[in-house]
Amino acid sequence: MTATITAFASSPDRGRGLARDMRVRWAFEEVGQPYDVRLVSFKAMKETAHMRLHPFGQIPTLEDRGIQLFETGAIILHIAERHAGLLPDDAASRARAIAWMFCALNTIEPPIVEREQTRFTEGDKPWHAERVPLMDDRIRTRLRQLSAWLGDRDWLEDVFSAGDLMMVMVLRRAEGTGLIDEFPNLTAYVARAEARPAYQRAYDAQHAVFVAAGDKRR
Ligand code: GTB
Repeated sequence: MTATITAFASSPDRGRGLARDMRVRWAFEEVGQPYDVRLVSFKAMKETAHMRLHPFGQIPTLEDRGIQLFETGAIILHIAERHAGLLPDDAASRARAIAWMFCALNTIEPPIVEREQTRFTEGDKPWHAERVPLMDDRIRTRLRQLSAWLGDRDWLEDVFSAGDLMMVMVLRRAEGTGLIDEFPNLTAYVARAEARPAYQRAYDAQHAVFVAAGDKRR
C-alpha cells in the first residue's frame, strides 16, 4: 500500500522546496518508492482530524501501513530503514549517517530557524538590527566547522545518505541569508545534491502544487 504524506495546500515557500514536505518527497524519490500527498489548508491543519496525526498541527506527516508519524527526522529515518538507498548497510557507517541527520536537526538547523523566526516575531523591535549580526555569527561558526569537515569530499561520509539529505535541506533554509555563499564547498555541496535526479523529481512535484493552486503571490 502506498504511503501518504501531508503538505501545504498553499505553501508560503511559493513552491521553492523549503517547506519540510520536500525532505520527505526527496527521501521517497531516493529510495524509488511512490507516495501519495494529501494537501491541507492552514485551517485544516489545526482541526481535530489533522491534530490526531500531528500534535502541533503542522506538516508533514506520514501514514504508512498502520504507522502514523510526524517530525521529519522520524519520517526520513522510517523511510531509510525500510528501503535501500539512504543508509549504508554496515553498522558503523549507518550509525554515522544517522548522527549526521541528528546533527542537521539539532546543531545546524536551530540557529538558522531562529534567525528566520525573529524576523517575524521581533523584526519591528529596536534591538532586532543589533541581534542579526550576532545570530549570523552563531550560524557562521557552525557553517565554518561543517565546511572544515566536508573539505573537498562530495558527501559528509563516503556515500550520499539520509544525513546529507537532511543537511542539504537545512542549509537550503539559510539560502536567503547569504551565509552559505561564504563557504564555497558548502555551496557546491548543496548544488551537487540539488543536481540529483531524485531531488529534482521531488522539487518538481512540490512546485507543481504551487502552480496548480494558481497562487497569486508568484
Ligand atoms: N520539527 C518539525 C519537523 O521537522 O517535521 C517541524 C514541522 C514544521 O515546522 N512544519 C511547518 C508547519 O507546518 C512547515 S515546514 N508550519 C505551520 C504551522 O506551524 O502552523 C516550515 C517552513 C514553512 C515555510 C517555509 N517557507 O515559507 O520558506 C519554510 C519552512
